[in-house]
Amino acid sequence: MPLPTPPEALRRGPLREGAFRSRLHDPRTAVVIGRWLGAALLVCFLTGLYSHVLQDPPAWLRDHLSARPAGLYRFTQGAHVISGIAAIPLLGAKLWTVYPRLFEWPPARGVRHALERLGILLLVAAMALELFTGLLNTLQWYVWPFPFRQTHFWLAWIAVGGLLLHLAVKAPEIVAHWRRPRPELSQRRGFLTAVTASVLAVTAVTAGQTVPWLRRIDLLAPRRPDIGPQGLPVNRTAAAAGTAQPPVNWRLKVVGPASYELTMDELRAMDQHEAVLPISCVEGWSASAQWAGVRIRDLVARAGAPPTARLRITSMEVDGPYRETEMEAAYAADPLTLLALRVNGEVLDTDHGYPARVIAPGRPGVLQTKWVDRIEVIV
Ligand SMILES: Nc1nc2c(c(=O)[nH]1)N[C@H]1C(S)=C(S)[C@@H](COP(=O)(O)O)O[C@H]1N2
Ligand SMILES: [Mo]
Repeated sequence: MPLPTPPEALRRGPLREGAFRSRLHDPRTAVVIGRWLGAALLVCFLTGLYSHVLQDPPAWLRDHLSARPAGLYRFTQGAHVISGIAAIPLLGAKLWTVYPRLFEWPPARGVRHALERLGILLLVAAMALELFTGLLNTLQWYVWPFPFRQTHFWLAWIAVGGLLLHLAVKAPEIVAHWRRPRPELSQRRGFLTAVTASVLAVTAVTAGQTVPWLRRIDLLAPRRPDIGPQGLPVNRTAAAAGTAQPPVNWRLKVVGPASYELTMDELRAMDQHEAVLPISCVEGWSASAQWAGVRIRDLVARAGAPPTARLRITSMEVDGPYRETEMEAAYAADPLTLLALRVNGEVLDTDHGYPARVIAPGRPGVLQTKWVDRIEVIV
């Protein structure tokens, strides 16, 4: 049954008959691009959830977190940002394939059709905003007044909910066009090759911020992970945090059943340990370094607390979202978790947290607190 045409006066521009000539505005192209986009979004969503849980573990999960593998978060967050960036050209291609549907006439054929279209509007809006805010976040560009992480988290659920609904509604069409038609359209082959090339290009020039062997072509990523004091980038400088001149009489306070304080000399006199661990920033860059300092579990044991203790770590920073962080028992008890005093063979630069910072395996960079002066056992 042919669709009704719009009234004479409206039959112009995208509403005129035959306005869209390309044969690629078809369900088969939408299905192929949709599969790739779906795969990127699945990776992005799962790794995002993982990152969210590590940063803000619900009480029931706290005791089940694991500090190992030590490089897991580096991998998952790298995959999060890579899949998110790859999803941008894929979403563009998908929207191009289906956008003639925007000009369908009549705009709504009934309540069901209207709801379906509203659902797509919500899905596209949530998805576009989600990818856009995520991309700006990797650029450390917080231009909005709302808190990034919570908004990004809830928008993800809206987008995924909308996506599942969309897949359910379109299931018959998806099934019908899942297999490659024979013969395949040569235009479609060309289009898909172009899309693949764009995805590979945007990925290749940004993934170097976390994948070492792609570093040399890391042209568009905001970070080169090997540039910065002591070979490591800095997100928040000591000047910005107000900790550029640590007090001369700095002391580490360890608060627990048997609280005590240590001077820098006393800390240096304790058993020193080394760990090669990455800083894996939520923004997608990561860099490995060799850290040296005192095991957090030794400090905690000395305060008379059991190895199952959770900790609150406080920075000298006056304010800022990461001034105070909590550390679950799995990290506190890990032999690789250090209160680091040195990095790559030198005393910590003030930008890397001098006098002392936390470095723990398997955690987001935001929790690797710098300029620490207090460790408290949470009872
Ligand atoms: N006190 C404090 N610690 C902090 C931060 C901060 O803003 N304040 N930023 C965190 C973030 S977001 C990251 S990625 C790492 C970066 O460590 P680096 O600057 O030594 O590379 O430090 C973390 N520690
Ligand atoms: Mo970070």
